[in-house]
Amino acid sequence: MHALKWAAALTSAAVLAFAAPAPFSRADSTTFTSSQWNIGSTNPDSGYGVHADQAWTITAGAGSIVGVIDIGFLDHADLTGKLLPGYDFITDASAARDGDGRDQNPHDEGNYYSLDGTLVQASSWHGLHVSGTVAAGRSDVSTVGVAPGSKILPLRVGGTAAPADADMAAAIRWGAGLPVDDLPVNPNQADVLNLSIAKIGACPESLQAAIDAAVAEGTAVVVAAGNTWNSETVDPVSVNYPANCHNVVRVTASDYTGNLTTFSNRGTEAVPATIAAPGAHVSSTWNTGQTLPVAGGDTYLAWGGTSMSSPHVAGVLALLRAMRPELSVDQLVTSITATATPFAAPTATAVGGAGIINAPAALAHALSLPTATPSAMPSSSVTPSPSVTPTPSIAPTPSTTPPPSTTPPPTQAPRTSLPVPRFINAAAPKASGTYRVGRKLKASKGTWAPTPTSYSYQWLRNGKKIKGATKATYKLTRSDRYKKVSVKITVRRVGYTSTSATSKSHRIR
Ligand SMILES: [Ca+2]
Ligand SMILES: [Ca+2]
Repeated sequence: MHALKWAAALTSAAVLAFAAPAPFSRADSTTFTSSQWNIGSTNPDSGYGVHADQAWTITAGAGSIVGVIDIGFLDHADLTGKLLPGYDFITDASAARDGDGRDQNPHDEGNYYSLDGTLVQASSWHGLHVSGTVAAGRSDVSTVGVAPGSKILPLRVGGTAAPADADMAAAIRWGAGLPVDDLPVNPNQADVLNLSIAKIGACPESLQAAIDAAVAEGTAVVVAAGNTWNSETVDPVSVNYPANCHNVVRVTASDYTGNLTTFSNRGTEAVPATIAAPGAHVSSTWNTGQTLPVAGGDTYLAWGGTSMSSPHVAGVLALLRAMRPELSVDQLVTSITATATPFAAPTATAVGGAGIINAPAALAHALSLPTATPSAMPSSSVTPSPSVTPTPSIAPTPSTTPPPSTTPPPTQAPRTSLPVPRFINAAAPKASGTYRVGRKLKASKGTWAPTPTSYSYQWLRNGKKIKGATKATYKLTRSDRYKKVSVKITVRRVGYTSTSATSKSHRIR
């Protein structure tokens, strides 16, 4: 048996390779209409994706860096310009297959396995697949990642063997911008580190120390829960590391039905899961090479595993950091757990985490968090939030699940006064047409995140309500002459504060 302990469901090697956006079948023989149910919100088959497209009206993650700690990396057209200079931390030259120890080239040399000249296991291109889920994106194909505006910091560990603990610890420290032995300092500190890795055993002290140091630097550490749960083996998250380390975001795998997958390890009271994310039929970037990578062999693969779930969460954290760079890791985690989509089966909540990650809801929550006190953050990294005012005290939201009790960092603020998620109005409504008595004006809704479920209209004359003018269009009357007319739009969605925005006003002739 090959010694790999990567968190992807490597046993599901018969997963489907396909060219996006071809439909493919799921286990119960119904058909996806989109190859990316996991990313978007418009797929009619499932409301359990991360709904990243609704967050992109605000940000696609530009400015954020996600360090992917994995077996190695390849170029792919969907990742052009998104890979920062990374590092290869593999000490063991035979596992690295590049002829030496640590070096500056984190290229994937293939982790295929042959026995007596027969190919037993093809190369997995696991790091390429995970990176695609974070940041892939092109305008001419449908396969995109959660945060296509973010950059990937490729950090290679493992190769053909299970990653050495010392190499993982070095990658975590270096990725977080911390000094490592004689290596040059990484000038591109990651906002988030993703480890789609699961090794059986207790969390090594050296690894815990590296994680704690990274988090103290403001770098979130997101890890896969592991895939060893099945009908015979009931493995909780606690059996493998880094998922059983403290100070990490533990990600379970959910599917298109809003339930935990059969293979995803579950949380326990002692080591609770943090949150779930799509981990079945996840289409992402891949290479056609069976052993060595094939130049120009860009393709896509639908794959499953908590390895696939974890980068969804890393991508959402990158979106949040892009808008609120000064937020602490704890605040970022609170924003994703407080706004997670509830599981279809409520029983999953106890073991699967707060629910399934929801990008626009988490972003709205993060944007509504009050700005930290000036002494608590470096002034150079502060970006003012867009036109979002602090949320007043509002009724509790029914869809909010309390965050699980992950081990808080020492500086954690009380979580008692969390604001309710609030809409973001990215583009104001407009009243367009000819501003003349007798003509009709038409209201445009503007751009909101997340997408409201209802809109209502109120036309205003000199800022005051015009009686009965509550439709999307309004015919100007003589009373409007020489007055200023505008339209106010109010949006609603369960779990959100209803919010209004008013168009620019226009003087009527
Ligand atoms: Ca090397
Ligand atoms: Ca190398």
